[in-house]
Amino acid sequence: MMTRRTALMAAAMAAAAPAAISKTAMASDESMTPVGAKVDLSALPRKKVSLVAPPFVHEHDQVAKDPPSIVEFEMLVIEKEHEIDEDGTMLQGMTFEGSIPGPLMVVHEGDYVELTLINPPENQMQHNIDFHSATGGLGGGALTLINPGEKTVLRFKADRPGTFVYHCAPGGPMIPWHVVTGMSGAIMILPRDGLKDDQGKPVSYDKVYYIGENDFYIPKDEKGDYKRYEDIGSSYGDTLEVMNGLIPTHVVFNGKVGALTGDNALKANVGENVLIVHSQANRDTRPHLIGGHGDLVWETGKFNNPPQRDNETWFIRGGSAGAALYKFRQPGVYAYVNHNLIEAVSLGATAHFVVEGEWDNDLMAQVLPPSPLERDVTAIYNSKKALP
Ligand SMILES: [Cu+2]
Repeated sequence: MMTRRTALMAAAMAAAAPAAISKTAMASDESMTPVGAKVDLSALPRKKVSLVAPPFVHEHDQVAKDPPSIVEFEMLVIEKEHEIDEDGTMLQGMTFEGSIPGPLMVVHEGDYVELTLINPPENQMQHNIDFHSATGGLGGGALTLINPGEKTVLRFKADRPGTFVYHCAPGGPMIPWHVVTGMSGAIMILPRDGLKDDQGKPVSYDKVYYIGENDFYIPKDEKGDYKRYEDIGSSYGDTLEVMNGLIPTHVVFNGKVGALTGDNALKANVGENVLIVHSQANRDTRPHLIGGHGDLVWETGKFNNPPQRDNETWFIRGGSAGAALYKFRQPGVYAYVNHNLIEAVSLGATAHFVVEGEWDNDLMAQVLPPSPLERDVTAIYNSKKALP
């Protein structure tokens, strides 16, 4: 009998066929190198990294202490339902490690990333991973397509520094669907000697936060209410229709309206250098820190390019991750938004930084608090209001 699960898998396979390398072609004792001479990396040290859920980032050195290494990561693909706003709207989502976005991975230039990708048998879909930081094989997508109940190991050389998106790309319409339901994240490949400013001088950060922005497309019923689905497979048809209209119902940071506000606000202190890594795997966005700036902004995220200085708003191209470094100078609550303000306020793309420390009256002062108007401006008002 053709179950929905096998039907979906067959559709995904057919969609992926032109791009994917067949299992036979992939068969090799050195699974990371389907064709070509073996590379002997046995002399390299290995280390294991445990990933943590965004907006937090696993521990790492900013300046590499070790020689180039093979850095081992493991990620489980988790298909799960996600609440995406405060009204209880539910998304049938697909994720790396159960979070939207997936975790930020950090290595140094010259390291090898060795990822074990696991598709647990409880899932319905085929998945893979395309690293924008990797070279060849559809960014690894061609070598990592796995069914539920399978695992695979991909190794690639982190040969260019920067922040880069990774995402699932199983073929055909599965690609945008898996991405806009949650399957993206980012990797940061640091220069071995750390970050540099626009003059080439070393800079470091006291804190790093990872913000992944998502556009969601939730179908509505005849009454205009958001629909909820039993599982990922049953959400496909309706979601594809909304997606293809290109108008998101939600634009959010870290998987949910309010994921980074209120009790979940990002914390910092006056005087701290905070690095904000911001990714959007599908759609353009324009981060802006209200009341602050980007001291140094790697708008495209690529650390071999000198950063821009003093930005008010920066542009993250869909399918990329950028990085901004800012030293907070005043205490208070800062909104960090996508400065399409409709998307920030009505659709959800707002985070908060809560910053503690001493207020600097030199930078800003309230010279007069809001007070009654004590002179008559009616004549001036009327003259300015008159039609030209
Ligand atoms: Cu996927």
